[in-house]
Amino acid sequence: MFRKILIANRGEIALRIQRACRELGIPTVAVHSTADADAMHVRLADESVCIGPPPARDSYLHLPSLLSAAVVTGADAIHPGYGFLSENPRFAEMVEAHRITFIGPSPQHMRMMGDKIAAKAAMASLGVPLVPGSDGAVEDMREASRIAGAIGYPVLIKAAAGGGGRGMKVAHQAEDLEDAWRIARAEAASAFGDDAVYIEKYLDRPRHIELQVLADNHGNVVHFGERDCSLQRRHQKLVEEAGSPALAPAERDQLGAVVTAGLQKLGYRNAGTLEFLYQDGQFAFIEMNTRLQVEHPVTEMVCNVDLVREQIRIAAGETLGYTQADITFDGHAIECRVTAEDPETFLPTPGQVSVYVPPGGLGVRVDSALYAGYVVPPYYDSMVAKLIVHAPTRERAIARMRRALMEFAIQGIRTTVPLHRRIMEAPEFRSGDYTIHWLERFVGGG
Ligand code: MV4
Repeated sequence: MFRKILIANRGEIALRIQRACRELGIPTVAVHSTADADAMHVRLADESVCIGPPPARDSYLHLPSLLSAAVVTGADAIHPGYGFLSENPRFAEMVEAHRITFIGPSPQHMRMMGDKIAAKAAMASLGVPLVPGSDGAVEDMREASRIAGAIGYPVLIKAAAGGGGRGMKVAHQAEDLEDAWRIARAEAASAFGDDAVYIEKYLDRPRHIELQVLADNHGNVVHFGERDCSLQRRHQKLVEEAGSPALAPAERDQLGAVVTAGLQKLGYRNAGTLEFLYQDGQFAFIEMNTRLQVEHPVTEMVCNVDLVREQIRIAAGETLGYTQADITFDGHAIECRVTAEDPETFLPTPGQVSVYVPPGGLGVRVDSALYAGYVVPPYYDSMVAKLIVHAPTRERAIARMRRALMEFAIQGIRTTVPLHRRIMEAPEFRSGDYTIHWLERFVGGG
């Protein structure tokens, strides 16, 4: 097992990783920018290193500072968390070049999944279902027109280097294609420095369902079922559920079997999430994330697993020690992401937290680095807490979430707690019958 783990992140996820390390008996090194000197992840770490000024590019994204911090503290592994450098294959390579273990997949797999065209080609060869579309990159307008005609409008032009919703353009009919083509290519070139694009049939009312997997370094691959992440606004998820209210257990088992067999063939290791669009009873793979995700706790609650502990054990070379048959799904879990934003305008509301009283009781979990007196800095992501509930049924999970949201007191800054209370009351949410578009209409101004 590792001697010491450096956590290359901040906020609640840095705390989440520290908690797993502490239970494994592994000392931790926190890194922080000058804006985060008083942050909870620094206070609770065994050691801490200041890695630079507030802007992330000069601190949490600054490879040399992070590598130096690991070397001077004698850390033999780095956990990247989510965001920042978590999906950067060059970082993973540099970490390994210093004979430090990167807690995550191989740089080769990170690179493959970072290229959405390569990721789709790999999944297609493994028998994972895809959205109908171009076989690879589309080189010119004539080819685009031929493919769009063949698959049928509406179509979506996507950047190969994109993901998370950036660099996409819809063409509803043939007359729209040329404009969409030009805009998508130009946006891809300026946003990612890579103008490669591909084409897919546009699905107009899908759900966003993702599958959590873990693979050890010895060829064992398991899945922990799905999360439904359809409740989003402008590609920011607000609420996630495990399992999906739209999915039957047999559909989960079937997809899981195809995916785990495929990832075993691919030699994938550590944690990963496959994203699918789900419409009319069909799954279509769109992207794979090679990191721990924000919403991993809902999976932890229904599967009774510590995914971060598993990531660390796997990276240290241990075997999973269980098979798919050992993984069970118990009840239902819901996560509400609480952000420091105005619940109506979504403008960020950094500032000092005067009162902080998190909810508690049976089946309630709060992952947060907040405390009374803490000043939320303006430099980073606005998420300040994840409220997760677990209950025997979806109905009881919603009831539990409503009462936990009533208890949650954060004062001094505005947060999205009141919005979450409204979502929990909405008939469309309560019925479970929603698509990726519902929340944007519900909150308005989407
Ligand atoms: C799509 C789609 C409809 N049809 N692909 C947006 C983010 C990126 N991960 C993929 N995205 C989409 N791809 C086809 N062929 C609709 C979306 C999409 C979306 C997907 C998941 C969650 C939220 C979304 C919001 C808008 C569009």
